[in-house]
Amino acid sequence: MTHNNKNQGFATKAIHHAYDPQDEGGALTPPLHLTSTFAFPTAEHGGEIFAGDREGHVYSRISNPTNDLLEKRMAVLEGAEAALANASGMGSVTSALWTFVAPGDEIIVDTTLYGCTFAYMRHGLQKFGVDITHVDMTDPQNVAKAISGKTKVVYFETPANPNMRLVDIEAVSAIAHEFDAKVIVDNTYSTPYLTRPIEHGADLVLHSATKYLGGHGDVIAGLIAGRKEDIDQVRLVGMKDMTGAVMAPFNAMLIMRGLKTLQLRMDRHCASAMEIAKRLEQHPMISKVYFPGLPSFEQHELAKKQMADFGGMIAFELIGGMQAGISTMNRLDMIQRAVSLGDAETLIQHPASMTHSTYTPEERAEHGISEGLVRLSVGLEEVEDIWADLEQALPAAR
Ligand code: HCS
Repeated sequence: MTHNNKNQGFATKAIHHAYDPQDEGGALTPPLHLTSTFAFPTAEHGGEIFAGDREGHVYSRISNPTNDLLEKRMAVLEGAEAALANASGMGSVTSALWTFVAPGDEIIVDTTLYGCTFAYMRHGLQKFGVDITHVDMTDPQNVAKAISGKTKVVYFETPANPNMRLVDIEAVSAIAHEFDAKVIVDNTYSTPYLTRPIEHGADLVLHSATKYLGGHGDVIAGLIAGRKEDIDQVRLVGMKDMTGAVMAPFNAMLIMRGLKTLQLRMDRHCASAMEIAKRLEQHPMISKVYFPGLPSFEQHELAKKQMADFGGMIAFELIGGMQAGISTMNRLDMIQRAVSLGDAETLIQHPASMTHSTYTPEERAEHGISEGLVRLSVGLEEVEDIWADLEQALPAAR
């Protein structure tokens, strides 16, 4: 069966999994179920679904057949039992964490987090009595030193937004599981094509699907994958009752369209980013390039161990610091100054004043996010055109 063969490769599953056109009158593209609610054949039937004694859709804040197909595809791509579609990446972060923590519990998180995740933890969860402990997870032993029975979740991004630090998923998961803590990994930068955290021991994986999964800069969306039992909990507690952060079915269609070309796009993003990173590293006015594929990257060996390729994101610093970075960004012509990432267009942004402005300058210093760091999301244009724009914008050698 084309649409349900576990031995198929990544791209084939992303295109065919869980859908047979013959079930829908031959429609090649799965139908879009634009409905808020679902009619029950009898009152008893509806009651049984509510009681959990029968499978079925009730209301699109809980489930919808279009989202259901996306969730099945995402689960198979991440090597998970189940998945859940959310309104945004932050909808996934909040739905998952509200489900698994209560006042008095602790979450151990890596030092570097995307700015809004940091704000949610420090100004949101902490306000409700959840302790947030940051540890530098580039050394898994730091997790071992900090963890206790009070720790319910260990949370990290790898590569981390924006400074590209990696976390050894296998080592951290082994430590967390000794204390029955759930390991939640934000896999947005890598995508399941490059890293499948569940295969390395993580419990839940989440994504801003706005980025590479959607891939075209036209949708805000989030996804979570994990064990069915955990995903059921997040669906029925975190999403249904606490955040309401459900993905619109039309957006699920857009993400499924993106998934069909994820492998092709990632191959191109990775190849171009590798080339751009090498050239940036050679440029006389660049002081540091952070890209997991460079032998000079501190965690290059770990990148080789847990990533199939090195992704499309690069961070770098200029010799002239923040002002040189800002001036370079302002001289760019084709490359767009915009937050977000994983789009066809190459995007550049300044984390300290944009995505990570939720940190105070002191917090950024403490959390390893330098004021001069520039973040580049290498797009799908011709690599020579990307380089030509960067080269003309970078300061001339002194
Ligand atoms: N999560 C996105 C949006 C930032 S405001 C990013 O670019 O990192």
